[in-house]
Amino acid sequence: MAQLLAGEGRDRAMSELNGWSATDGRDAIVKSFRFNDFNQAWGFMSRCALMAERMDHHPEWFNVYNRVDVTLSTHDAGGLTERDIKLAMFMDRVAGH
Ligand code: HBI
Repeated sequence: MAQLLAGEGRDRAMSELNGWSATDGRDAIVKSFRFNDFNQAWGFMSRCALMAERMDHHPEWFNVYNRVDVTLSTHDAGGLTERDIKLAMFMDRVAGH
């Protein structure tokens, strides 16, 4: 099972991300993505969904029009792991952030 990120390793991993923050009350990271319109938001979600399937690692997300709110956490491990960081980096890249 993936190792929970803690201490320096966690700080280092977080420093590689853009605009993600830790959530209150649970070990997860969140980011709100904004796009020009629904078409772009859905394109982003489609690309992330395909990667999520390949990784067997899935986001929690909420979409309204051009906004996609994402929460990442590794359910099997009960918190943040390298798998969340990898998916977050992919999402940043796909969104051009
Ligand atoms: N997605 N975010 C997240 N966390 C998990 O632990 C996880 C997942 N997708 C699939 C998955 N685990 C599988 O390994 C099974 O637990 C279904």
